[in-house]
Amino acid sequence: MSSYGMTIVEHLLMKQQQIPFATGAFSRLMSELVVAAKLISREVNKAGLVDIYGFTGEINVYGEQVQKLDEYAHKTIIRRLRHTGVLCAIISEESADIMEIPEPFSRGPYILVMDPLDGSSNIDVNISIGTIFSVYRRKEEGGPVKLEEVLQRGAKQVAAGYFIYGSSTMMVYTTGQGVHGFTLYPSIGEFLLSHENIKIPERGKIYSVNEGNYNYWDENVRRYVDYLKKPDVADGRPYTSRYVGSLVSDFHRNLLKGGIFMYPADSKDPKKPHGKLRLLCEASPLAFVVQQAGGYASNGKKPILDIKPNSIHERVPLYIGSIEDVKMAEKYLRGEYQ
Ligand code: AHM
Ligand code: MG
Repeated sequence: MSSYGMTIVEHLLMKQQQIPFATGAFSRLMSELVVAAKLISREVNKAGLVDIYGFTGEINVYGEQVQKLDEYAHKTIIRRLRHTGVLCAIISEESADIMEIPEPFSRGPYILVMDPLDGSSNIDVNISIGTIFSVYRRKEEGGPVKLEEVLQRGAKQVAAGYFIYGSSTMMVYTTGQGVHGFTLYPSIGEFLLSHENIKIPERGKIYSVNEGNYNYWDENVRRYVDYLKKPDVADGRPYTSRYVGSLVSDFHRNLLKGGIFMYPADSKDPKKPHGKLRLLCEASPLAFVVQQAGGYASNGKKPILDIKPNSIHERVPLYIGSIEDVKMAEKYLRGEYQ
């Protein structure tokens, strides 16, 4: 029987029933995250109408200016989730350190990792942005959350996904049982199942990269991108270039259509020797989603999901999308084609 049109909460409950001894804690976490995303979606849609975007004048942990909507998204998710009793800590791209769930809230076994508003430099030009999230289970039974508990390999994720605030608002998530997409029906305020069991094509015809950085890449990365532009590589045509500059949007398009997104190490740029994207908050969650959709994510040498972070805000080169495309990128990066 088709589940199309099912609400996200109903879907979570259905999945929960398939897991013996499930306590419902995880479903509670996800349903609160959905409420937070609805609030963020509402504010994002108001941008331009009220004085909500623009800079706050503050600088975040990466030395970037913080925008008001980043801050709103960060605070809204924390406020909605801290009382659920299922989290012990939150890691956010907008915060330097582990944020433990404080007294008087009760604590649970999960750690939420998030990029509250990815691509936020695109807000004031009306381009889609997103919230990326990921959930880990802590290793210890109680006590303060240790850094070691947060720095887990992506393969240990319990769930991951994103919300995309685009021409419609969508949630795409996985708990390791496939990837499912829900679209927000604004007039009833519900996310309804619209994309069941998403599978990414094994090979695509799209590549997404900030090619302005070409001169910062090493020879092998350049060779790979040159290969994608050869006249006959994609059914008698070159690959098509599509780059929004908003990770969630670029990823989402390639998930549905096939292709590769990359943010290589800008090895010749002293400011971004490891690329730009963050392993915990950005690369690992999307790597879990793409793997569950039949795709693959790599740092150019090995699976993103196998990399153990050394720090919360570590950056990593990212190659993600259709399995054959990403494997081909790895071959080029190994220097197999000269
Ligand atoms: P952000 O987390 O500060 O918004 O930065 C991440 C964004 C991604 O959404 C996007 O893929 C990338 O930065 C674009 O970077 P660039 O402008 O260097 O191409
Ligand atoms: Mg980001």
